Amino acid sequence: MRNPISATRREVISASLGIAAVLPADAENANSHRPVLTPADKFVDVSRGAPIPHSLRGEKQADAGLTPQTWQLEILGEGTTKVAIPLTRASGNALDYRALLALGDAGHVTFIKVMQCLNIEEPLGQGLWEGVPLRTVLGLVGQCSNVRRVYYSGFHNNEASQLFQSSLSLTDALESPPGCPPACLVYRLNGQPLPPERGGPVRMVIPWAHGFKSIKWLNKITLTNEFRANDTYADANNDPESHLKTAAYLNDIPEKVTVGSELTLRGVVVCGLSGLARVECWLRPSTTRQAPVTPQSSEWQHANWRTATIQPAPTHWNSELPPGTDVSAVYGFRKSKRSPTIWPMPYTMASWSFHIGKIPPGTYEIRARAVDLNGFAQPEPRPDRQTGLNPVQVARFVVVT
Ligand SMILES: Nc1nc2c(c(=O)[nH]1)N[C@H]1C(S)=C(S)[C@@H](COP(=O)(O)O)O[C@H]1N2
Ligand SMILES: [Mo]
Repeated sequence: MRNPISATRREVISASLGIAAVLPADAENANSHRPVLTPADKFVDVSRGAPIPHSLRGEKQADAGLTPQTWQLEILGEGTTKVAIPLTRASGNALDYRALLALGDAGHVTFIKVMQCLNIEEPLGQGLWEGVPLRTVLGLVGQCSNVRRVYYSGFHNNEASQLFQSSLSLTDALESPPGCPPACLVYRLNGQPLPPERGGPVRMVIPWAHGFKSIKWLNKITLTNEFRANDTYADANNDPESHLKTAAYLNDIPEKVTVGSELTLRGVVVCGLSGLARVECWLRPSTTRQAPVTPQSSEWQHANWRTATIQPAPTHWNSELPPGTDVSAVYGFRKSKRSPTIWPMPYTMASWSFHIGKIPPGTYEIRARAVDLNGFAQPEPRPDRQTGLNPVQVARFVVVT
């Protein structure tokens, strides 16, 4: 069938993204507006740990360093790596929340980014994240030598088996290309302090990467001369350097539709490493006797893929973003026009719709795929699952009299 996610999970995801049912669209305005941001408590939660760190309360939460008053971050070197001023709990100079916010006052970054797991097709949610660039925080330890990689990890109940860790090359930790926000230590989401469920008080957010690089409840950074990734997700046989993929996702649709209904298909699309040119849909009458089509088959390659409509960038960003947001300071926004230069912006998701109209009774398959700015149609150019799930989703439905 269309993907390994159960209907229940898909419903939860659609609901959490604020997406309405898809078909039919009679009562729905085809241009009906979908919010850009997912409320912080409506992200799909894939947190690990027992007890889950965000379930800790009171003294336990404080002892775990998961309150603004008790949060501390250690930054040190290992092996042959020399760090001028290690920040450690033992020396009493670990970075605390107040000092991090002071760094933020001097220079923070605000950006919109979709959170997406490498192993779950649908995005988990999209936030307005605010934090201090990792490069600024690394500057606190002074002169370093013999460093090639940055390892980092979060609170894990002091249980080795619960440790969730990730890493960046020193290059990726210090420098980012134009159009992409830098790696950040994030302390605000959607205009509010980062809640425990999303990794608060402080998490790493790596704008270009799948969720596994965005370590929640961050409390340790280690500079190393090791050149290999130590990511928990690398151990689980995933590509630890994977960037988000350009890919379209279908909302749930009813299995049965009455003939004469105006049908509109909806979904979201993620703009990944290679940018987004368009979303395309292919409607195909289907029978149970047909052989399944694959991207390699001639029918697929010669199919009538038709272009869907991507919901345009909002015109009223003030009502889209949390009250008090300085719209012109959001990453990727043109200062003069207070709107994004590229839409959807890199590493964000947008909504799309595809008008099918009225179709005769019968059984149908509908597929949606993204085409990137290099002309590759999903699942290309990276069809392998170890770099992130992006199969072309298919939904089946019946039009009945
Ligand atoms: N400390 C910690 N951070 C973590 C994880 C974790 O299990 N522990 N899971 C990661 C994975 S695999 C994903 S997909 C994202 C999910 O982020 P979210 O819960 O904010 O949606 O968090 C990442 N950060
Ligand atoms: Mo994940």
